[in-house]
Amino acid sequence: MEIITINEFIHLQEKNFPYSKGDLSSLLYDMAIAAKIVHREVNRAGLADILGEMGSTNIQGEDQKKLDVIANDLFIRALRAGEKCCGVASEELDDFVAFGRKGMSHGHYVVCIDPLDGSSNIDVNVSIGTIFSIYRTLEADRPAVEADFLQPGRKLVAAGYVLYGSSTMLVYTTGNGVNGFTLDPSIGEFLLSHPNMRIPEKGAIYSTNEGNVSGMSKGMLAYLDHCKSKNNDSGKPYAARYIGSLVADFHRNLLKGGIYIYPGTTKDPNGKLRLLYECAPLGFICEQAGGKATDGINNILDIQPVELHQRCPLFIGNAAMVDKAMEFIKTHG
Ligand code: P6P
Repeated sequence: MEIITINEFIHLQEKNFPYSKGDLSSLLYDMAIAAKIVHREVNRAGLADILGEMGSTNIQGEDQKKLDVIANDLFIRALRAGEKCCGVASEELDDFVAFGRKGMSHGHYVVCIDPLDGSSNIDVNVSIGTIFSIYRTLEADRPAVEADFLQPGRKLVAAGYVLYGSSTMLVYTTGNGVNGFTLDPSIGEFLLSHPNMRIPEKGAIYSTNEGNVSGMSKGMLAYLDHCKSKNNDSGKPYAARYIGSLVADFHRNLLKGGIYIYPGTTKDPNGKLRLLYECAPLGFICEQAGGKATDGINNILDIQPVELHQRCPLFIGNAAMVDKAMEFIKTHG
């Protein structure tokens, strides 16, 4: 395969962008730069004693580990400096940040981001990730307003994730398929390694936290029994794989086929995951790779957000497995 850097690829793809003034291209460059710096910080974590809580907590009430805060700051700084983005909504911030630029034009895009998803895995050296989505602002040339972020996934112009694993990968879509890039740290470049990613038609992996079964619906319990039985389409029990890091679980299922489910429970009817910066971007990527994402009833991309940190259940993976899970939900309630 020829060596293509992400910058070259983004530039080559520019003709497909509906607003190809190059703004979206440079925004994606900005994300790639920040991802390289976060890669360095994540890989230094064990050495530089930056592990452990910073003492503060985010809007989710979760302890903010230092790397969460560092990653959040790095992405926001890169986006602010890049001048193509006029605001950011982040899992780590209670409200969105609008980049005011006195006397200069405002960017035409806003970004929703989970800067370091799966952060509870930081201390045990398990893969973690960044998830981001990019919307065009509803009006041109003004500071970001909340409505710019509260757009359904169908309005996404781009979405991507970074997986800080055995190697660091950046996977993104602008609505023309999904492409994956692997970081070569020796030259500091993301190189095209997974062109035109497609999720396999069939899968035999299911990913969910079965520790929550006591709160799950009858439909979910019936589907889990189906996954463990021999009367599913593979004729043998599916493999259970659950890392506790959404990006890592999603990426494996995207490559090998499978379904990830974070359902609603009696305690948390809307589940745990956030629509704007976890479910919608991954749903866009999954659909662009031939898969499907729903909340158990509706397609994720059709959901109209009403607040920045709203949660929604997530069923995401190859379409046949998502449809089968939804069938059990529909039949058993
Ligand atoms: P649980 C990490 O906190 C996360 O948001 C996802 O990355 C992961 O899949 C999920 O939550 C794990 O949640 O409740 O199973 O520990």
